[in-house]
Amino acid sequence: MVAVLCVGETMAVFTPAETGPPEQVRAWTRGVGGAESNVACALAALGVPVGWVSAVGDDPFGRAVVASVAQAGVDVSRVLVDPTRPTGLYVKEASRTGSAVRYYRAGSAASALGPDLVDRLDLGVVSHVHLTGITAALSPSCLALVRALLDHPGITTSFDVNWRPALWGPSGPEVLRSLAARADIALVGDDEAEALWGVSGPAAVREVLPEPGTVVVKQGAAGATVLAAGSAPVFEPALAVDVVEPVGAGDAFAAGFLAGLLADHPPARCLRSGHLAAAGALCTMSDVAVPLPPADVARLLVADPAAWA
Ligand code: KDG
Repeated sequence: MVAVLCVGETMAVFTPAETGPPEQVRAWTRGVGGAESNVACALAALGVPVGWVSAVGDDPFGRAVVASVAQAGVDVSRVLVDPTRPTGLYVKEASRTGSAVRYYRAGSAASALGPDLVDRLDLGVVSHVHLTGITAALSPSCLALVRALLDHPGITTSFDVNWRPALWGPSGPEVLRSLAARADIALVGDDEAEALWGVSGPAAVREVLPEPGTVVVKQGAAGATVLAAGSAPVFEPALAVDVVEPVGAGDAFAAGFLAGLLADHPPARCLRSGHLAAAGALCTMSDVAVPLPPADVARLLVADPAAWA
């Protein structure tokens, strides 16, 4: 039984292990990254029973990806191995403010997933499915899979917009809006909303996305706001951290927030739980968050916000 199922591609990630232009770098560090499995790993670290589903190639990178996610405590029993297509790869040039990425994922095993996957997921034992806009960008069949899961009866869904301009053509803004609108919980960065729909601030984002029961607007280093139907908006400041590298912070935030919701915590505490998980991603080069010590999390979940700075 898994409480949450995260569905989407995970890749082998290559980060330069020495300085200089990529053309001259000869040593690379190989990690693992994928928005949905990043969320799954962070949920597992928070004690939530969680599974991750994707397809990988029958190759060493696919095996490394699956082993790494499994090692984090995530159920990988639904992952497919496609002997005809490779595992996706990406190269990350890291910086503290934002990292440049180069994808090698066209035609990957995960990009061939489609709505036929839904019947193989045993969704009867799943209560919540987490998805992101990245999957929707991979291929028409992946887009159909995301739509089918968002519309599936008997589960709740969350959708993190995760705007990745390199993966989209001109249809991106409207497709992503229509997918977020179908989810029970939509998560979007304020910067993403600005880039996609030309709006900024929680109230304006809510106007673009009136449909979901809950919309979470991530406002970078400032904090995040929950807009839940029938309730006043709730803002919670973020934890001040010395950022090492930001990739994966949004995924960790989503995991912390969802873990709080699943535990029936009030919105402010769910946001705090998100910020604490995000801090564990901001402080590492890896896309997967390093969980903060549980004692620190317990203390900071109830601390006065003034103590966060
Ligand atoms: O949110 C972080 C992800 O973007 C990263 O881990 C890799 O899934 C990834 C992607 O498609 O960029």
